[in-house]
Amino acid sequence: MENNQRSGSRGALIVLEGLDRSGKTSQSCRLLSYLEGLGHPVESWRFPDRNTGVGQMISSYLANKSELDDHAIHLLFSANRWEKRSLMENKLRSGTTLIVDRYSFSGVAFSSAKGLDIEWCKKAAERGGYGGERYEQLEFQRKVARSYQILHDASWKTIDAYLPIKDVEKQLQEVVLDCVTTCQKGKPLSQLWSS
Ligand code: T5A
Repeated sequence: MENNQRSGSRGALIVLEGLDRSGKTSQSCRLLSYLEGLGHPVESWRFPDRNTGVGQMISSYLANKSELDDHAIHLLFSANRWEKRSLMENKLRSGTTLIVDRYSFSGVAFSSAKGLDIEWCKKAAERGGYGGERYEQLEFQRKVARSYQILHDASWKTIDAYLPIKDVEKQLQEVVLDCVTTCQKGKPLSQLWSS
């Protein structure tokens, strides 16, 4: 057993969520450099992970090159996260902080914005410039925003993506550093929506 596993210290799971084109990828890169600069073991991930077989099916759907039932595409997004689940847990337990560009909250927010039942989306997910991709439509993004509001809980920190990119970066650094420190002190891993 590694030293940090014995002490309860672990990496933090930092998830960046938001509407399409809200600046998540830009901030993921900046946050990665910031934490690396402070000497923290850290990796940057993103979902969907378009490199896997499942990810390629998702990518084709998002690019409007294939059609899928709304429930089926929801389950594919979920499967895409399950593909990486044990690797994710191992990384966190061994002390690596993960910056993840979209996670299960996107799964629920986007599918429920299409009209799927939000509770079904949560269960199916975890237990088992506009005009580009399929979802990048203003009216649909408004519905996603409403779904995100429903999902909001105490673990969330909200940053205004309308701010200049440097200001977003600074606020994110403060929030994330606090989170990384809490995890290093031994905050246990827990399941999403477990209660
Ligand atoms: N989806 C995803 C589901 O339906 N279910 C799921 O389970 C999951 C995981 C693909 C789609 O899949 C859906 C959600 C999506 O519709 P994606 O590939 O992550 O997900 O799609 P996007 O969010 O659109 O990713 P992008 O990389 O296109 O956008 P980002 O990362 O939000 O934005 P970014 O950083 O690339 O920035 C966009 C532009 O804005 C500028 C940048 O320079 C860039 O040009 N910018 C700013 N400009 C002004 N002020 C700022 N503060 C700025 N920050 C960035």
